Amino acid sequence: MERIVLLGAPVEEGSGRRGCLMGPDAYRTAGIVEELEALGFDVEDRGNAVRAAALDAVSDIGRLKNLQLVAGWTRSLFAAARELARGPAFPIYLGGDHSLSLGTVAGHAAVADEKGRPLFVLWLDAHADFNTFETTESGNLHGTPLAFACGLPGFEPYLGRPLPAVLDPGNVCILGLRSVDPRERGLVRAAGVEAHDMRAIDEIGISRLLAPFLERVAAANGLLHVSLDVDFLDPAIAPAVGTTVPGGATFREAHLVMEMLHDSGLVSSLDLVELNPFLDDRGRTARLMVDLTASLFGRQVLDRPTRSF
Ligand code: HAR
Ligand code: MN
Ligand code: MN
Repeated sequence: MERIVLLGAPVEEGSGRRGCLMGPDAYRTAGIVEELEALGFDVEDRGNAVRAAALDAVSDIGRLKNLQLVAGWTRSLFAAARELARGPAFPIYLGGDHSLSLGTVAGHAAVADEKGRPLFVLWLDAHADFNTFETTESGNLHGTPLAFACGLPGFEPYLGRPLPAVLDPGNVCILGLRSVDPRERGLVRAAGVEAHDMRAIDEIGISRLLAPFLERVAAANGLLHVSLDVDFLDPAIAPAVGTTVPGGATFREAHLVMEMLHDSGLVSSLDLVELNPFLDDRGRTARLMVDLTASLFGRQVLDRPTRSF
């Protein structure tokens, strides 16, 4: 039986408001363990076993918010992810705001590098999260994880040492964009990240955007980390997020992405981030995120042959 490990990381200091610390428990209340077990997985819930490492004073930089705490979380999450990435179970990181991915992506990139395999990242988000300490307008560090993972300069305080392995920006695909800061847009373009906004999804269709990326991962024998931000989804179906942006992915677009990911057999780790249960409507966002996770792990209406993308 295949194993899944759930690791809760109640970090909320990377976002501009409180509430994401309740995220991991909301996924449990919404039945994440039971749903995955029903699909035949052996699920080990490690609880909210990760905490921010205590650090000597990290000097304040400009208007960054909670840098010391976010750096502490990053170091703990990096260590936890590096251990889990070595296997054998499939890790799901239950956030927590998106600053969680500062640690998880760095940890998975380091282990992919040890294994001599390329890491690919699918970033499902209304935002690019490609700001640096220089370009962030809000000072909220959940707006920086993808830039950090791709090796943009100036992020030394996060790990207190150089990033062990840099994620190749050419191995990243962002889907769902509809809010990118002006300077951040330039960074995304300069890095050469594959980025698709909602207009592209409207005009081309989400499956035709995702399939070629999955083909690239397969051709490179890559490992695929998926980072699912609640605000990828349209706020009408997923209100429990601090940074709602209208015009997001529909219920079926989101499920189709998860179903294609399942069929690809390529995904090796998953972040569920930005759920703020304080803002939810009778648990519907938490339940939708759990249902999307179930689709990623093979729930379907009718049986299908695998690898249908
Ligand atoms: N780009 C904006 C900033 O840097 C908004 C970032 C919001 N990020 C998240 N996760 N909510 O995607 O502040
Ligand atoms: Mn995000
Ligand atoms: Mn977002």
